[in-house]
Amino acid sequence: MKNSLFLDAALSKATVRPPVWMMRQAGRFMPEYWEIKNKYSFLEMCKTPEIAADVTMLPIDLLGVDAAILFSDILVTGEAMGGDLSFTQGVGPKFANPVKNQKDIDNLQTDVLDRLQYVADAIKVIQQRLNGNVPLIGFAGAPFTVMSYLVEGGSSKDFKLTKLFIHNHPQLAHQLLQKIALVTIDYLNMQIAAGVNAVQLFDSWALSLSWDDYKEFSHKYNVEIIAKLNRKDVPVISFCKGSSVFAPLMAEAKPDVVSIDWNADLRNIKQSLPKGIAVQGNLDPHILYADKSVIKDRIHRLFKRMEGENGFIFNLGHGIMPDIPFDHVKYAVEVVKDWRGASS
Ligand code: 1CP
Repeated sequence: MKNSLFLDAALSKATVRPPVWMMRQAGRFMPEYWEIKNKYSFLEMCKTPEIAADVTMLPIDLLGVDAAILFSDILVTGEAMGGDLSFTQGVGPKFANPVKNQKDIDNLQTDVLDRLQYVADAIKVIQQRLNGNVPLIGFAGAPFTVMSYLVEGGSSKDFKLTKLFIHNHPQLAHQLLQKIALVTIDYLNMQIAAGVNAVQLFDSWALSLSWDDYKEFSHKYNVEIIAKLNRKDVPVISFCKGSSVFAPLMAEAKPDVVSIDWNADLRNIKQSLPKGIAVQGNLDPHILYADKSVIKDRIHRLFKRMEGENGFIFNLGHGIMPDIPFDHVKYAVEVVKDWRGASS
């Protein structure tokens, strides 16, 4: 690997500067994304390996980040299991057949790798294009977060149906979570076999849960997934919004990296975790709307705070918003690369 900053930091080795990549780095804030998006539906983009590769490469070519992330979505596992998924501009994802009862759970399949073969195909095309320059991150949605879309039928602000489901029907919820966990293990191992260099488990909406519910309905399954990955030399990153609170539990699942939202003091979190667990984060993505002088100042503050700590990957606390100016994102990457004159 020509640029091994990301993999070194993920494995808690020393690096000349923190590596940088950003969640949702291939997306709607990029004019070049729209040139492709205007021609195809989102799912067509995900399911056509050449197009998925074109989009994956945009932030490598235009921003110069230190890692690529597969262009796909966390909801493709739900679709492969039998969810009737569509994405509509301005509405977001929809499952037309939300899960309500035992019959709906029984109807979901777990032997679904054939239906996700397009992802393995995309990974092979992307690795040819990357040509050993930077590593490729694969990913999947964590069971609780994927379940929330299957139960709500789409995005949610308050997760009312999901919480009702786990509170009133815990046994059904566990059946559903177990099915998603099995698919997620197979799916991430398929991505590793196809050639990704790291994997990230996205439990984006875990922050909606209480401590006890997080342990029972989210953490338990993330532990199982991480334990069953064929992870030799492939670092595992665990992400959730809520990680400022749940980090000690997330670390128990033994990922290589815990990705932290922007509420926490990253140094405190790092020092509270067992040795050998790296951290990723944790700039508030809203900082990227602000003036460039503010962007530089906040990145420098974070870097000074993390100085002397091995195992630090710069990222946002959550994804880039679609209306953040492209040149601000590019500027942030330049600030990281210029840190202490590293300019690599
Ligand atoms: O650049 C990248 O990060 C790679 C591609 C990627 C990733 C990692 C996409 C493309 N989606 C995801 C993960 C994802 N998808 C998450 C976890 C990360 C996070 O917390 O942000 C989640 C929750 C989703 C679900 C999703 N996909 C939503 C709903 C979000 C919500 O608030 O409920 C939406 C709108 C999407 C569509 C989507 N996924 C990706 C893109 C570029 C888009 C927009 C599609 C478009 O152009 O309309």
